[in-house]
Amino acid sequence: MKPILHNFFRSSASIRVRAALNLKGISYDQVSYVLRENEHHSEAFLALNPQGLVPALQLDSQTVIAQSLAIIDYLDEVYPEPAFLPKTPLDRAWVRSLAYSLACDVHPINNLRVLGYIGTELGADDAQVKAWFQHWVAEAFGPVEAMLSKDARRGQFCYGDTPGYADLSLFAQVTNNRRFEVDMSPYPTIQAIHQACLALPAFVDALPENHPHAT
Ligand SMILES: N[C@@H](CCC(=O)N[C@@H](CS)C(=O)NCC(=O)O)C(=O)O
Repeated sequence: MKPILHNFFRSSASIRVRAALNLKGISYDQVSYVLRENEHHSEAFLALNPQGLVPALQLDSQTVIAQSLAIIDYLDEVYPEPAFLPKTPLDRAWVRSLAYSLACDVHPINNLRVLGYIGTELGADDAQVKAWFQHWVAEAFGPVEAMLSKDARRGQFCYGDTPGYADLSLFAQVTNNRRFEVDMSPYPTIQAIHQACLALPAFVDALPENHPHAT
């Protein structure tokens, strides 16, 4: 069977994985969950992924991988070409450090359930929720911009001229930033890499607006 990606069109962790699958040229089916309607908390989805978060990649009736970075690592191991990671351990660590800054430091605190909690439980209004989102983006984007702008290994993409591990998370986060009107002008290098991604169908097809179940 084709792998099935359980995901949501606007989810940035899902965008990362859709772009990864596309870059590897893997054909997959999709099942969508409307997060605001809590479809990811359904019994059926929790039976597949007890973590109750999208994305999850289902390989067969028994085998489901949760966590976008675990999925991307798996894909890179099983489908080595095109490689997402550089050849040397030090360069791999560099690329991962860029990706983790976005996927592990920004994304979790700007996730739907966190924004929902500060709105509903702590009483933040829409403007405060937006300010929260923008604040945590700036905390990581400033350093990532500085790292990328000075790095000789950067090409059109975070590392060289082919897209890889860090570009997946950069692309997903910049895409998500649009909804919260993040000012991208302080980050010209990140913007240029995002534009380079947008020149490739693998990334364009991963955009929320191009998802077959976008609403
Ligand atoms: N660390 C996880 C994060 C997954 C995650 O938080 N996904 C979000 C969508 S981007 C989600 O399912 N949110 C549901 C919720 O917040 O209730 C990963 O990278 O896969």
